[in-house]
Amino acid sequence: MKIPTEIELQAAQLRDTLNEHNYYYYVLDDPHIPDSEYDRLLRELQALEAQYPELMRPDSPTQRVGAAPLSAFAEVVHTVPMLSLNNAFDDDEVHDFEKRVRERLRVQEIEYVAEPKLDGLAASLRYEEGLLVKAATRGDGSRGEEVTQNVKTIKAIPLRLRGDDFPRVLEVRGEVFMPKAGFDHLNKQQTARGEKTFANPRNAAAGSLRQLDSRVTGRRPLTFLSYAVGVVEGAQLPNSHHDILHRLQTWGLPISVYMQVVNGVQGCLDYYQDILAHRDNLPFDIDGVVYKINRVEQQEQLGFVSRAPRWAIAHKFPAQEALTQLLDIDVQVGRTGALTPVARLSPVNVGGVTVTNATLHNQDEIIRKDVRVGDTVILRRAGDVIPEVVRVLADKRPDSSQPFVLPDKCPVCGSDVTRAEGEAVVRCTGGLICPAQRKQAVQHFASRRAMDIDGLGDKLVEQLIEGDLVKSVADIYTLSKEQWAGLERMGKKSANNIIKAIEKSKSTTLAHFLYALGIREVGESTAGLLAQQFGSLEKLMSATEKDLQKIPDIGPIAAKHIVAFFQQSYNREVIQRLQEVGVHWAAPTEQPSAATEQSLAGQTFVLTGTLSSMTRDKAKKRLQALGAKVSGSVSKKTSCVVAGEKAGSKLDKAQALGVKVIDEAGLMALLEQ
Ligand code: 9MJ
Repeated sequence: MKIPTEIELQAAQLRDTLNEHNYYYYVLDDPHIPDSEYDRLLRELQALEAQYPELMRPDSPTQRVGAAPLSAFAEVVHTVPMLSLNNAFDDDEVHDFEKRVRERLRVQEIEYVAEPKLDGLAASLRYEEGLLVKAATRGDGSRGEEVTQNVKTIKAIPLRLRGDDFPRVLEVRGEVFMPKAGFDHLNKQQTARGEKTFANPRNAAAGSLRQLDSRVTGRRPLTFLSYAVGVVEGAQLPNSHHDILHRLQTWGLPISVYMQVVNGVQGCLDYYQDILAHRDNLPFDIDGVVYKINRVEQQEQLGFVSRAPRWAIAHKFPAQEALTQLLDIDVQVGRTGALTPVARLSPVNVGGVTVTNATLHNQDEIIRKDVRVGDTVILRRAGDVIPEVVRVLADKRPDSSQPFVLPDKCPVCGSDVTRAEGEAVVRCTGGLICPAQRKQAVQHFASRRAMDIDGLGDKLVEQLIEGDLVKSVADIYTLSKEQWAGLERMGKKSANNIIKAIEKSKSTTLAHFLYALGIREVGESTAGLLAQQFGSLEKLMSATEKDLQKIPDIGPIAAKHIVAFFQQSYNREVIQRLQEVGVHWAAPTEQPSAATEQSLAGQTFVLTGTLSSMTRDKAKKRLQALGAKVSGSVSKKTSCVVAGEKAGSKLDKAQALGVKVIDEAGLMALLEQ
């Protein structure tokens, strides 16, 4: 159908007007018309587009309602990596940061830009010829998920840049987040609809952005602020961070009104106190402030180490703490039988989140802190970690209180508990007789990174264990369609789907299978190594502790657990049954060539601090396996320092000598190469 010219003009005018009002509202925070008028104009455009679908443009404000659901997110490779920030937890650490950069830059006074640290999700927006063409989450910094449709529903994000002097390609980085008011409103709505509420604005933002159905995202009150750029092609940006952000603003991108240029470390610390004092009155949650060196030239001189710029630091606000009553101590039994004491608390709001449980770690910790039922305790919730009881207010303790002791029988199955030499953890000896362990073993077996049985979630596994339908993981494969369909909230269709997923899971890899067995000390990476080194299950099953310890990743404890696992006749039977029902895998491919194996030959590494995914000893063996030398002290000759949590003087020395420093993620990337 030929569209009359005046209609085309009218649509173009409406688009421009609406985009312009969006800019006044979201970028300048200065609305020019009431919301009702905006809605009227939008409806007018919608009516035109409905009548003449050819009028539709990718940057039309009507495109913000979302599109048909996806089945999965595509992967996006960040050609300019998305950086994360190093943290400073107190003023001293900010002074250390300032000292390091001053020494490297050989200047006395440094100009910084200070910004609030938003607590949402980092995103990268790619504009080509001014049009928003792709949006992605940060992911691991190198690869993220494509969320273009979702991002298009966020009204603060322009679908087309303003003006005509923008670069041909511009990647804008910033934070997608949910303001407090929108969060409160959303949770009220969720409650009214009988749906799950969100724990905090960060979770709500993450859950809303990572939606396969962008129409859901479109109904969530998300917003965006820009704080960096990635790829820039076809134009020169200003030479300071402050000016770059203001340039982004002229192109219609929102930036923080709280951003400020400050001088030296004192300027930074004054800004910190100022924002901290106003924290509760800000319209959004923040967990600290960020200082960035303003001059781009100085930023480039400093560079970055393992994805974190040397020219910026996040100064975190203190962990949030609250006082509450410890009502009871429950004991949970984990997959490996570990008994974990959990504090049940009188509900308390800590930094916006209602907390009712906290971990007490283990018996030693309980003794150390002398935590008792009835105590008034200080609770801490820092970032995403599980809340913990920091200490007890001894003077508030009731007279009748008794020290807490973990039971000597498993609270779930009644088996004896033991504590191995040198371990803090007490374990149930019931093994798979214990329903708690059995349930978690099955959950682990079915999980995505193990056998990946789609649809066999925790609730379903609970029913299987409680109904005694599944005693070992092999039983999953022999349940009938009627048995599946007989479970709560399962129809014929879901039963069919589960059976299909189970069938599909039979074709796996040796690495996945080994991981799925849940052998102690055998995580994903160890399972992969075992599969690679032994090549077949039979060879692995007949390996001795000595054979196993020849593998770089495997120490005496893991070796012992692996041998013990395969010695148990019960485990051998389960493995045999799994193979009989058809679980199979292809032989792993050959080892990489000797050349890649020795990729770190000639380099000297120093390990410092605590690593979370492996011991230092394991890391050392794996680096040595790639040809590296691992030394105990840092010198000018050191090639690289691996700094784990709480790294101390070795890290300082490395920084003083200008030795390359990587964190745990950097180490993992190196080992996986
Ligand atoms: C947040 N989260 O507010 C950065 N950030 O800069 C600010 N994050 C950042 N800057 C470089 N304000 C990497 C991350």
